[in-house]
Amino acid sequence: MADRIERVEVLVASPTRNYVTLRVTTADGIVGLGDATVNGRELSVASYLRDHVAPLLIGVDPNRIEDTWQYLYRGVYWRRGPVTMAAIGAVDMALWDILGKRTNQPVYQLLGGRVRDGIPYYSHAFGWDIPALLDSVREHQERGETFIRVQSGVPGLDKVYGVSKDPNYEPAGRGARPSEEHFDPGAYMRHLPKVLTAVRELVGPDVKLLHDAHHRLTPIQGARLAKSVEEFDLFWLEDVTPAEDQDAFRLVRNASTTPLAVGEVFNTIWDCQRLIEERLIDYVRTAVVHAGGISHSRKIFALAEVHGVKAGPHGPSDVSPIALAASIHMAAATHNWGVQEYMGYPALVHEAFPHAWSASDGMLQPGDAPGLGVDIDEDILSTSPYVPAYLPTARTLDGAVLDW
Ligand code: EZ4
Ligand code: CO
Repeated sequence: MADRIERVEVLVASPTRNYVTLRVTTADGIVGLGDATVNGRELSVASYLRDHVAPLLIGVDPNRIEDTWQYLYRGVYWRRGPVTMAAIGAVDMALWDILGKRTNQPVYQLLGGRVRDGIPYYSHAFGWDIPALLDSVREHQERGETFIRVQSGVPGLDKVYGVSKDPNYEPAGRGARPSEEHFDPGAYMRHLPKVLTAVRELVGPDVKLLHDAHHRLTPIQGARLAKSVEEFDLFWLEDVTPAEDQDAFRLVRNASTTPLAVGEVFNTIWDCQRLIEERLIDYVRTAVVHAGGISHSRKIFALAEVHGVKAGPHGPSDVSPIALAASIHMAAATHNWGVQEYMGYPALVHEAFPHAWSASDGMLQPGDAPGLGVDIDEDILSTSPYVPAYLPTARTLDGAVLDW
């Protein structure tokens, strides 16, 4: 007889930062976990799941993964958006986790099995000035990493995305309101080539360098930046301009051969359909959690495969170790995977979510535990209550709001 979903719980906790975790338990006693964290909007997803999704899942056959996805997406009339899609994503992850545990197979095996021996990751080197950045790059190289994201301070600016004066960088700040920072696109655009000159000189030609412009530029500024950094042979230039207007990327594309990555804020295939079909980007950055889980992300990456675009998913600290596991399992089984972002987590996060996946020598491994291979430490989660925290807001020097 088919199994049935018996209990659906939403756990909101803040072991160093906020995470929303979905726990689905079946009548057979199988437990599946999903991540539903949307940075700065955690309580909205928790309510969406608790108030509107959990009651619909009780009694459902957990083996019907695709049908449940369609029911929660198409069956609900209101669709898309980060809150809805992260909620669906968490359910989807939990159901794949349950299927893996039921059949005693890791999720990557259910997705078709391994296509690579390990999944290369990149993590974040940063420095307030160029010497500090070079030290940070050296540390990443010493850990065996060959893909490195580089971010640096900009002369004249107090705060810059991707950089902190502390050894650890976490973009969301605790407090009831977002902090504010000012940004000067001109100063940034003039400074970046100097930064990349120094980094390329240090690492030589083989290291893959990445950089995130974080949506700050207009399309023509983005085009100019992509052109001006061409000689540094970036692996990718990320979020060079906001992509609600997908056609804007044509301007950037036509101006340079710098590979382009975008999409961490996308939540469905329709957010990147034109970018992919018209080959305006090289890497699509949808995170499994924010793009409707494994079932929908697979479709995005399949469309990308047909058009010569690769996956390069978002993997910051706000993507929990559960969603990262889902991404690693997909990466193991998806041919057109470029690289996985892996920002890493504070020790307490690893303890709160004990996991079979591992990271060493620049490579991620899914591990062989059944399902997604991630657990939760309930003592840690129940003693770390939610704390309001938000990503910062940016303004230009004249005080107008700018995309952060
Ligand atoms: O700003 O994770 O590539 N990584 C990033 C991140 C994002 C945050 C948003 O929640 O751009 O730092
Ligand atoms: Co980014």
